Amino acid sequence: MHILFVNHISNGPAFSSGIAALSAFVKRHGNAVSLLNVTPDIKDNQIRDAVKKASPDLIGLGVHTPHWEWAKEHIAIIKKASDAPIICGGYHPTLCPEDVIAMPAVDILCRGEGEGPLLQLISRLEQKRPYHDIKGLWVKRRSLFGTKVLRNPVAAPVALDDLPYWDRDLFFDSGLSAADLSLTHIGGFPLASGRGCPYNCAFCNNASLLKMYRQDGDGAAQYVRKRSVQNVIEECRFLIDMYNPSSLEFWDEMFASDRDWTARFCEAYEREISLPFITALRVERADPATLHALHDAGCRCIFFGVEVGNEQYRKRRLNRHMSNSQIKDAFATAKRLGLERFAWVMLGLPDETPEMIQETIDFLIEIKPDIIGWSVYHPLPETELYRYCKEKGYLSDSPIFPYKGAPHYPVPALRQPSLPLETVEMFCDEFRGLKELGFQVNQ
Ligand code: B12
Ligand code: SF4
Repeated sequence: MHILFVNHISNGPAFSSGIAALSAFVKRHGNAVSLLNVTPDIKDNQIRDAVKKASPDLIGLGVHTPHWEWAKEHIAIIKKASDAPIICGGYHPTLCPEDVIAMPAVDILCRGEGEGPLLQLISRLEQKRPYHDIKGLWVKRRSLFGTKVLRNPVAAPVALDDLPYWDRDLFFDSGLSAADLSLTHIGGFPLASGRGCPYNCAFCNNASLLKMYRQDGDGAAQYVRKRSVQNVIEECRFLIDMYNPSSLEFWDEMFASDRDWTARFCEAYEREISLPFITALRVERADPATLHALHDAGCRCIFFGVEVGNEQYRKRRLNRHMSNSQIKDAFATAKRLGLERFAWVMLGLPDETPEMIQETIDFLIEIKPDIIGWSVYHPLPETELYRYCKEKGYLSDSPIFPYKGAPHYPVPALRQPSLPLETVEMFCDEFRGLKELGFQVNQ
């Protein structure tokens, strides 16, 4: 069977880890895969022509919430160009399934991890057998009497060591380069040593995923997991032999979620791979021993979520319980070791005041990250903070996300008395202005 995946590219790397994981998996089981990259400047007729040319048996879209309004346009165009069933998966269909299945052109959606459900769907389609009972899928059944949606529970998380490596060739074959796959645009190769995160920050969808697996699926415990150290090392070796990358990028939600695993990984990586790599850590897990081990293994840059400078707000409203002194310590130790430190922050949060945003700026100046990544907060549906914004009446009537996934949303999303839009915009300029103080600023 031939599956066409549709990949939305707006800001950030053009690589989709979800599509890459699924492509590798279905190819392993004898299927053909192609990729259609959709960028903001693509014309409707280009989408139509590409779909017709590919002539797929099944069309799959992986959708993030900020891209959903945009994806809806494509789905309508794609439906007119092909008779193949359309399946949507990824975070938006997983967390807002009613929103997605309501779209007439969507035939099937996948909630949660897609490997097992997608493969079963392909096999049933090939055998021309009904597929309305596959775990992980919501399926539309159309008849003379109307349309019925069959809502199956989510499938159990897959065993990570059994999976093939992400299919990077699919992206190269579609015309993208190594730099397009990289978070840092220096051609580092993305991979992941696990899936899921044990934390539940109020602005992140991770908590909703944990809840979904706990309530609907076969257990949240299995969802947060690491691959074996040996399995990850083998993939690193494969990437070096196959593509000779300059560095590797671990796109895990939280790399050092397991201290013992991290120690064993660092030892093996230093001994057997020793290529520079980057990753993301919570400061609570960035104790001196872990930072030393990461550094010695080859880690060159760590991404830390700082979010705001006001410790009470961070704890109370964002549900992130690290203290400012823990952040300062992690940044100082990492600097001593010569690691580059990337700090992620947000502004325009609910109940934030101008003084609090200034605290974030002052805190950044104090901890002196090598790179600052800032964005204006946009509430993601099905998060605790979204519910709070809704309760307080802060959500505006206009779409939450700027159309076509404008890079990092410089447009404020909330309407709140403590923080007029002009004030947020003025502070956006302040963040941009940090360049003048010698910081590298990413937006
Ligand atoms: C790594 C990561 C990134 C990386 C890479 C993203 C990428 N394109 O692959 C970077 C840093 C670039 C990034 C960027 C963004 N990210 Co991000 N990211 C993550 C992170 C940490 C892990 C995702 C991951 O790699 N998972 C591993 C892969 C294998 O799993 P997966 O993607 O879930 O795919 C599986 C299923 O979803 C499903 N599936 C996926 N697609 C499809 C398609 C079909 C047809 C089917 C059947 C199934 C299916 O099957 C897959 C295999 O099991 C998550 C955090 C989290 N809690 O999950 C956030 C997360 C996914 N990101 C998020 C967001 C919002 C973004 C941005 C929109 C942020 C921004 N301001 O621009 C951009 C979007 C960029 C883009 N074009 O896709 C949100 C998504 C929330 C939502 N409701 O949509 C998350 C959940 C974090 C959060 N804030 O809550 N991100
Ligand atoms: S630590 Fe990161 S991935 Fe985990 S819940 Fe918080 S923001 Fe989400």
